[in-house]
Amino acid sequence: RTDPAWWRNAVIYQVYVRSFADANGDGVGDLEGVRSRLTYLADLGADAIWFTPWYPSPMADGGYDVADYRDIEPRFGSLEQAERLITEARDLGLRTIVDIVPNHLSSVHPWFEEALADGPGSPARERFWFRPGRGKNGDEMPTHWVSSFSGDTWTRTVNPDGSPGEWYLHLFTPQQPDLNWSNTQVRAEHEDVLRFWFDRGVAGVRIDSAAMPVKDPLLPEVPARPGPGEHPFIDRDELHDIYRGWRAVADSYDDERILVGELWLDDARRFARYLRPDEMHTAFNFDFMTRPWEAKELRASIETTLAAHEPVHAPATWVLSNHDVTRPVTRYGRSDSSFAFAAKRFGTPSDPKLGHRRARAAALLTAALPGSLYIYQGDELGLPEVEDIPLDKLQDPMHFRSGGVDPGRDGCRVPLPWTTANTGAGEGAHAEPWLPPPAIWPGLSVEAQQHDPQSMLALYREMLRLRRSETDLENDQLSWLAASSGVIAFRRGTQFACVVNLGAEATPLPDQARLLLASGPLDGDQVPPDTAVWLHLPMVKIEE
Ligand code: TEU
Repeated sequence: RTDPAWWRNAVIYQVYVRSFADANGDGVGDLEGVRSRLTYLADLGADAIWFTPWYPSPMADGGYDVADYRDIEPRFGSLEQAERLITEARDLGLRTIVDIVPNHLSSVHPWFEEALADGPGSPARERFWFRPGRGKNGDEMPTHWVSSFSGDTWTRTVNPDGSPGEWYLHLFTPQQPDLNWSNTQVRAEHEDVLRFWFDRGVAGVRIDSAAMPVKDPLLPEVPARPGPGEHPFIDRDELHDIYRGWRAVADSYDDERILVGELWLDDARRFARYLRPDEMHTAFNFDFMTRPWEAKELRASIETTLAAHEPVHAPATWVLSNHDVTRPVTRYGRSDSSFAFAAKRFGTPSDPKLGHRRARAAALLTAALPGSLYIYQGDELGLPEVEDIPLDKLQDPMHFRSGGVDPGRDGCRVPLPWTTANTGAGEGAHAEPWLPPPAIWPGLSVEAQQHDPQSMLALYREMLRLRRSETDLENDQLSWLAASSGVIAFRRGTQFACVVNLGAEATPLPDQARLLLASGPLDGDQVPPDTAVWLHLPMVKIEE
């Protein structure tokens, strides 16, 4: 698309590089693997690819511990290969979005190594949050903030002379020290990193943990019920100025470069404050993803989302999953159809057939809504969460830091199955994939699905093809159609309509409807439970 507002209704495919495609057979996905699959992504109907962090990293948190923003992780490839990938993707109509992680760096980033070496009071330490401990011997942490990975958020350093030293803040793992965003070098460096990638043709950045980088410098404890802007490290007002600086960098380029925020905020209005003509273009809408499979819940989520976006003129985004949450096929197959995170931690058994049916219907629902659409790699194959990875193969720090209580996020990160011949990420792979593929992988592979018209892959392809050709899906308008309880039905434009049956009873197709696409078999003119349809539905003439 040459449209300058390409991002407003784009289909963005998320590539978790480590697990997408392995060209050199070392068991780890790589950039050449992605390059060899670019036509797959173009044929699928993607407009852009978002790459999770591909920079050099010790992988303490799957690359979200960046050691150098101006290079590529050697296991993934080289900077030259990244440049070629960006260009070749663009030639196929695929824009590139890279991941920026402003909250923290890797503990092996030169800045942090310098900070450790230079010691207390040094300018190098000013870029992070170093503090003396509390208590007589300084052996108590400066705060009792809790990490979203569970566990402590401060780690004590050792002075060059071997004595116990200052503590440093890490909202995630100790290998991810938090940056101090009131430091001017931190700001300048990140704006320079943006230019580095924009200069290489990147069309946008995804901003990781975007609500967290600014901290209250007084480091108070988290209040029991923090009011808006009162939390010491979430959604601080100073963030807006930072992202305005980023937007100015993006806007200094002729064609549109976008900022997509990863903002975990419950309050839809606080969320919308980041979506401004001088701030972020869009942000992930996680509300939908965390709701159970119930018509009332999902319709409420759609309404709240659209209502929050409308006044700021920003398009909504629709996200069914990503590399942090339980795969939809598994999530929606649980009898309690629990929330994304709850499902991980307290997972009840999942019915794969039910989950599969609902995930197909959910795909049709989200793809019919106004705004941009994110697809996490493997969801187009209907991959389930892999819940039986042997303990000694697990990698995710979220699992280990919870003392093993949280299964962690590895189950949605198992390398993709491409062929029926092997179970690895690449063809003719020699090494075992970095996470072991389950026995069902070959049957779910691209090769197994690509000529099967009933497959999830076929559904995604047809869905995205129609999404492009149906002009009614281009604008932001949505109007609800009358529907019985358990059913979500809406119209887009003058003739397109979507009906999703989340109830227990079949529901009839509306009169005069012409079927475009169904997520599963219909029963005559009845839409069975857990099924979605796309329709052409003529507007009823208003009587004169
Ligand atoms: O996740 C942001 C975040 O807040 C996570 O704690 C999230 O709540 C959790 O992963 C849910 O299971 C981003 C990235 O998407 C994630 O992969 C990183 O681990 C994290 O930031 C730290 O950079």
